[in-house]
Amino acid sequence: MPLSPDRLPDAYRQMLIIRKFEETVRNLYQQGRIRGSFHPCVGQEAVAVGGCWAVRQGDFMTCTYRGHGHAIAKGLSVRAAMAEMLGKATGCSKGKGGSMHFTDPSVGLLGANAIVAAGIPHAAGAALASQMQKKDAVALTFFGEGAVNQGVYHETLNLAVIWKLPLILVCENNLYSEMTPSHETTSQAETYPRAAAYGMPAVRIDANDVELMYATVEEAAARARSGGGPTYIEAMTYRLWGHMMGDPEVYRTKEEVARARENEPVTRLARRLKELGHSARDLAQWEAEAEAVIADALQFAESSPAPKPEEAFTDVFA
Ligand SMILES: Cc1ncc(C[n+]2csc(CCOP(=O)(O)OP(=O)(O)O)c2C)c(N)n1
Repeated sequence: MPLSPDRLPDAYRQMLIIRKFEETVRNLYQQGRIRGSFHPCVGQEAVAVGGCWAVRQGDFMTCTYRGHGHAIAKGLSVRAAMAEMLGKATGCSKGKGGSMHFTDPSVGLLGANAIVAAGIPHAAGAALASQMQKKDAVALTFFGEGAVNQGVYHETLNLAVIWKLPLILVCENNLYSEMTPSHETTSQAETYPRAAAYGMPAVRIDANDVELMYATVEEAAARARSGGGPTYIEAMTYRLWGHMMGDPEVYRTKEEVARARENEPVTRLARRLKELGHSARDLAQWEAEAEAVIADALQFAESSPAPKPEEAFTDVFA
């Protein structure tokens, strides 16, 4: 079942919430009010929304340090996400995790992860647990194409096929691994044939198309739920901002980024909504609603308390 046209306004609002979340975080970062790293997903929002909306809240998901969009699309409260960015006790990880460690098991978000490829076996573990408990939950894992040369990636793909795990592997290919063009470090720049070689269905799609992303993940989820095993989706996208705050972006040209902007997912969905008959006023209204969600989250985060010093060692395992 495709993403029905009457849900597209919601998808548009959701993508704008993610984008405005990151725009706000960037401002806070520039004001010195957020510490640590921040890896933006601006330009990649359709992967998160199409992917997470195609599974259920009870399904599991893992993602990377570039995971604000995935987490929010999976159902993480925007208030808890913003509070986490500001290191507040009301944050999803009680203010102790920050940008790279958004977690909320209540919506199936098992965790963002700063270690390249580390979320892949975690998702496989959740898929194995679901299978052993005879539940119908599936696990979705997002990772960058920089993960495909990690040993644990290959070990997991192999076992996922052998064990027919209900796992959906989404390789979010934005062409660069940090600041290195991926074709300089990976012998086959297209990653899906390597996954197919393990014996699972593997496709490469234009993932700036939120409807296509949704339909592809939904089909994979249905296969996984009915015992058909894992699927690999190479989701082609583009990161419009730098790898992280302070990235001088010397590895790509301004022209390349400008060209990518013509194909970026928010503008594309706006065009599609207009084709479906929605007015510029409708679009402005949805944008205003997204802005209100972010304003509320910021107000909540700013007025929240910092973690108490005596709690510094609670929930910490090492
Ligand atoms: C195991 C490991 N090695 C190295 C790093 C440093 N590192 C951070 S991001 C990154 C590149 C990852 O690229 P990709 O998977 O394509 O994701 P993207 O940043 O493009 O979203 C690297 C090597 C790390 N975090 N973990």
